[in-house]
Amino acid sequence: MTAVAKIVHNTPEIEAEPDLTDGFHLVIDALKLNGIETIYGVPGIPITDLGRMAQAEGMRVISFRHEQHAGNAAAIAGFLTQKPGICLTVSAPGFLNGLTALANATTNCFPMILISGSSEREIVDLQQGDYEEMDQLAIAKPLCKAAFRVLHAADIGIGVARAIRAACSGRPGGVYLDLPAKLFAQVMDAEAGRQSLVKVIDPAPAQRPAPEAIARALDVLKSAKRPLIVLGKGAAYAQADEAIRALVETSGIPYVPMSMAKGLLPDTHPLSAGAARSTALKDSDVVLLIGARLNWLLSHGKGKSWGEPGSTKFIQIDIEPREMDSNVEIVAPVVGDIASCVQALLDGMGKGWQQPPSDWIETLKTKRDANIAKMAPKLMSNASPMTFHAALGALRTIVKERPDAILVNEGANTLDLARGIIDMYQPRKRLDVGTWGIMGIGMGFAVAAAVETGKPVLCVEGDSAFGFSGMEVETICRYGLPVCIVVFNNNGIYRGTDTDPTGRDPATTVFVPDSRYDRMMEAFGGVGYHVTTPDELTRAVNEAMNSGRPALVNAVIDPAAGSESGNIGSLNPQSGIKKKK
Ligand code: ADP
Ligand code: TPW
Ligand code: MG
Repeated sequence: MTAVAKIVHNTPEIEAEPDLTDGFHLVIDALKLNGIETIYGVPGIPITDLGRMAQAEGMRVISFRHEQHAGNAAAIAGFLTQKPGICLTVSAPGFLNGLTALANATTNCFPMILISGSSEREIVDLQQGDYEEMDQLAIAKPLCKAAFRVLHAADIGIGVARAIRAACSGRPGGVYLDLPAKLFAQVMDAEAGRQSLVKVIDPAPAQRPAPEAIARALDVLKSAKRPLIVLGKGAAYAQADEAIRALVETSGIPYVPMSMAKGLLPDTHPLSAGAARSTALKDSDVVLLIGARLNWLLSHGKGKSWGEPGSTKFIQIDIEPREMDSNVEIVAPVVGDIASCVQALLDGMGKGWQQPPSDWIETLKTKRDANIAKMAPKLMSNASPMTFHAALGALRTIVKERPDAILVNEGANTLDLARGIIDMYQPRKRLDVGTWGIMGIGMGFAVAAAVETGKPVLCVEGDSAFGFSGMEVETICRYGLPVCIVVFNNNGIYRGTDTDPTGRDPATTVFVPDSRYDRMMEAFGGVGYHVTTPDELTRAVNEAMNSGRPALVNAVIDPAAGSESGNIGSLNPQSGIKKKK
């Protein structure tokens, strides 16, 4: 039937036949109608032609070497643009490879849609052993915000619309869309097909806070002697940059940015208490959380990080009502979207707003300046091999000179120290391992950051972290993306100095010593650098970023410099068995 029918979209016309369309084209048209122009994925049965046709129809289709990285790209595209990023995979194994990224997106509140081809329902449900058979919808469901399957071409428009709305509205997250192979070949009248598509109107509607909630929050804030604002990545996602800045500056309340909220206001802002974080959390009496959860990253809002039990009152702005009281009591819940809530607080402050007591501001400023001064000499060290601090001191200057570059960061010491040392100056420029502390986001995030923003990307990667997605340097070279990867090569996970007590094998945490990651980049036509001093590092990164070409800098770091698990060694369980003396 399709062979003789006239399919619209650049296929040969045979006049007398009615205009027809099919599942492939309806999926593409539904995405395009909703302003989605890019797909990240890996081809194969049954979605190879979907990728080809999407490209032919003008979409950008970025093919990866592994679905997890395509999924991470889609997730961070969602974070950067507020539109769901699309990851396209084959059935069973490809789907499972993408699923980690989907779950990670959901955990981090990034909107994305994993679209996977699947095998025939009849065979899957009778478990008769189809090619790549798996009940994907059932498996995806507990790991994402919503999961849908489309069985009829006429429902593709609604299926895509539901997926977009589920991903973007309320708390953003990952959505799974299951498209069985048979669907793609289904043919229907082209006009009826067009009519069946849905352009999602207002996918993330404003959710205005109740006036009582704003009044309550302002009362609590006014009562504070040592108030603090904590900005989380929800605040970065919300793109309410001006309002947030105005809230901080009008209120005069110092703030601490969570990792991916760095740069929302420049880290050098006088009200930034980032470099006095411990003091700020411990000694504050009222904390206003804006798009940040009281999870492990904030010590669950209790314990020694927060001073005496009950000494801190929390006000929380979040779009998800159930986030309130998840760890400790929230005395003033403000449920709504950040743009509306922040604006309402600002309006409520009015002219008579009293700035916080100056001794609190001074305390934090003194602490911040002392911490910065203590750090300064470490950043200047010229020792070879380099310390983390010296290498990061060099990169800190580079980011200062290139504030619009996007920084991708993963590892343990490489992550924790870079977060503290590298100041950010613009919103949504720092992308990292997020809520799970997941390794492997590096190259996927880098690809999407370059594709979505057109800005240069600097990836600061532990050698272990890099290994999780390292093969995607080929993808970076294939698309000629302006990505400069710096691998902090300390020969291993945390350190490169462990040994196997039996002397038989390499220790569990070490890699081939003195590996040349730069040559991986050269293998695909990118530029490799091997550097051992901060000066060489600076020269290499500047040259790479000026060229706009893919580059990898293998930065030799002292294998003994790192600490176990970076800053979170205390989360390692301790053996209950006492060691014999
Ligand atoms: P961080 O790790 O930076 O502390 P989290 O990921 O823990 O940040 O928190 C982000 C929070 O932001 C989530 O609870 C999410 O519901 C919320 N959020 C995301 N977008 C919005 C928005 N537009 N308005 C209000 N809250 C939002
Ligand atoms: C998916 C556990 C946390 S950090 C890390 C691992 C393996 C690598 C640290 O070594 P790296 O950094 O990158 O060389 P550095 O500078 O300290 O030497 N699997 C996943 N996620 C996590 N978090 C891990 C394992 C881990
Ligand atoms: Mg390492």
